[in-house]
Amino acid sequence: MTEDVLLETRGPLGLVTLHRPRALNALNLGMIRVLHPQLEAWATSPDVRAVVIRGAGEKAFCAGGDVRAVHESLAREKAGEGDGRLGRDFFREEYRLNHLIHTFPKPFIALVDGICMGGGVGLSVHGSHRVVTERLVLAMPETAIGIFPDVGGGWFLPRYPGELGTYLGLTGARCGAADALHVGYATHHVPAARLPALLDALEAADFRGEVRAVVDGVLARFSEPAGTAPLEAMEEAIQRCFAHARVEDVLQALVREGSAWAADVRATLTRMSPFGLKVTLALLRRGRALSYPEVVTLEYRLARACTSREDFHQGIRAVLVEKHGRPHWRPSTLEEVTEAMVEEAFRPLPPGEELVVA
Ligand code: QUE
Repeated sequence: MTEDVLLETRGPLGLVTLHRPRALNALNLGMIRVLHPQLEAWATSPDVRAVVIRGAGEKAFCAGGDVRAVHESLAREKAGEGDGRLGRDFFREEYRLNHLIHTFPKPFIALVDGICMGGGVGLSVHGSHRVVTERLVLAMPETAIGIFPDVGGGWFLPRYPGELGTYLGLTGARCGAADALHVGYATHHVPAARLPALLDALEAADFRGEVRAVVDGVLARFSEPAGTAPLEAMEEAIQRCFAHARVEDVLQALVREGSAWAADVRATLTRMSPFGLKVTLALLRRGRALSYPEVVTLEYRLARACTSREDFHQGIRAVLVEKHGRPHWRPSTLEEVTEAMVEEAFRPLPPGEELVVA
């Protein structure tokens, strides 16, 4: 068992507290292995009416998946020192956990206070309710580490209004509470100081009625307006610049746009992994027309392909290990990332190795 995730029941609630505050509650394989069976048990337990998930500490809900451990496992394997097992098991088990949340038969309420990125989005976006606070920092920053918005990004990002999901997935731009409500990630905004009272109210709620309506009623009582979303002011420019099929065309459109905002966005994109950017755009375009299980099957193939490439290891070292922020991407330009290379990353795995969720 792991101390990294706390599990308890409080009256009619199953309560999960992600508890690695020094790692911003980043999700590791041990936590996934504790969470999965407990959520399965709560899904069928007549005593549990709803599940609440939150992060310990004041900084983060969950900063992501433990990609550093994936990197270390695969690097050891490359050096002939291990079997790379964790590197492969992590994504498979994370996707299976996300799928359990996606299909959860009861209200699944994430209290998202602080940083929520990557793996943290996977633990929240697939549930029925996401309560965010004024401290929310929401992002899908994977192109900075040579991969793509995983945990279902290929499914939920294309379903955000217009090209907002394309913008968020390619740039890794951060959203606060108002933006999160605007795109549809958040369902409610509650001041952080009110979360303890909200949890008490859920625990004390009379669950004899329809469970979902009871939860909606409690959350509505605590919900407050979050103000105007900064994304709204950018929405038309984002639409003009990001509705393209090729990343090169997105960058050209940003040049034509000519604003300071467009120059900033272009500078951000030029720091990201060219391979990561192209794989991401290809995934988001396909994901629009696919079901959730179809998308995550593709994502698992991409996860295997991307983590076996040098960009992932460059990205982790630049962002999380040495933190110098200057990865050497290979290929180093968009032009060198061919359609065949992108296509290769989507290739089916041998039958026994595919992700099976449905
Ligand atoms: C892109 C990412 C991640 C990231 C930074 C990126 C990511 C992730 C973490 C992270 C942060 C703090 C931790 C930790 C991991 O950072 O997925 O263990 O303590 O998990 O630019 O995709």
